[in-house]
Amino acid sequence: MNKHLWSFAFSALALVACGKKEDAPAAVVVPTPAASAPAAVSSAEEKVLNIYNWPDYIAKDMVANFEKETGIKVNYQTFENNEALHAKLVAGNTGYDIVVPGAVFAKPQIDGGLLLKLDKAKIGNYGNLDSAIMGKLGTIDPGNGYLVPWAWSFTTVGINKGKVAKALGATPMPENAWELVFNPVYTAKLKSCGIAYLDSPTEVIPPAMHYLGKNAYSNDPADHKAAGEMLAKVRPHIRMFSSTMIDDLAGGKACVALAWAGDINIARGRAIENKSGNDVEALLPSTGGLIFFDTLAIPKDAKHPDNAHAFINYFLRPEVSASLSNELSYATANKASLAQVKAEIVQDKAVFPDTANLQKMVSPASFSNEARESMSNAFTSFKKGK
Ligand code: SPD
Repeated sequence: MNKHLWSFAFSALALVACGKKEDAPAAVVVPTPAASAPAAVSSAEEKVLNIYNWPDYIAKDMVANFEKETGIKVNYQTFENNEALHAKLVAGNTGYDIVVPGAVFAKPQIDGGLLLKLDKAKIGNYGNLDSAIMGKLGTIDPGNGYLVPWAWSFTTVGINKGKVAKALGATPMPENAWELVFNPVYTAKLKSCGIAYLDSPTEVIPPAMHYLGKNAYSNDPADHKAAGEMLAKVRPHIRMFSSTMIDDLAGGKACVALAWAGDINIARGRAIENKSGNDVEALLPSTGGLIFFDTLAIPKDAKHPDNAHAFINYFLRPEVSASLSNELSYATANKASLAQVKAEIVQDKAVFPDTANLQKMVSPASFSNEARESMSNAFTSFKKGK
């Protein structure tokens, strides 16, 4: 199990975020922190940058400010899950200059030669990253050659508090929030107000394995089968497999969700903004959530690699990274930016979990190709209800 592998690094980050002093362990040698190196690079490339990111995952003015400053025109498109991005990268000729794979998928992409090695000389702000986190990311990307963290969060359970309380009636909330989505005793009651799952094998089977007490990153088909059998029991109670989780939670289509804490946080804000009366909250399961990292990477055949480096450098400015946490309630790995993240975000355990919660959480690892296929089969049968 790799459960506690990253907890020290995150604890260090969380403490810094809370304004307490603790030296982060020196895990890898990174360039000396630069306060804020300029984004502009002189390059013969045409002034175009094609970015492929997840939905609802960029601060409002981030692209416009970069365009204004550099004259580089950004084309921005989105994908819904790691499987979709991975398939494009494997097919090649994506046309993208920056992609944002989850760390879990990045390892096979690095090993398969699908990504370009970063030229850190072009990323003057690289040293703003938390060295402890980068050291741990080195277990997936040895020497931190290919990936720059965009944001991190954890897979967990989100609820609409009022609707869940009503649907559960006299049944008290379980101690472990995972019961709300995996235990038929609870799902049978919550069916009436709507249970939503993420729509991807590698987002659902790992937490199901974790709930069963197995390694969430098991490559063993027997574990995927066991997860599938457990999930079959709650299948009749699941209302939807959602790619629009933020709106489904904020708008009240779902009262319980297996979802990403960051998106649940966004849903909470959106529900308040829309005065919907939906009281959304990301829970911290007693057995821990599943930490994930989404990372900036450059496809091997990118046509505008200099522009991609310029964007990564721009993103690593403290104020730019901080804007992602401030506007989207996802955690940043840019240590130099923490002072500019709003206090209420820094102190929100659903954004930057405290040490006690971090220690329970599962750290990311990667799956073999065979395991991804086996999980995909288990997930498809689960969805079909067969
Ligand atoms: N709205 C932003 C969604 C980003 C989610 N990435 C999740 C990867 C988890 N494996």
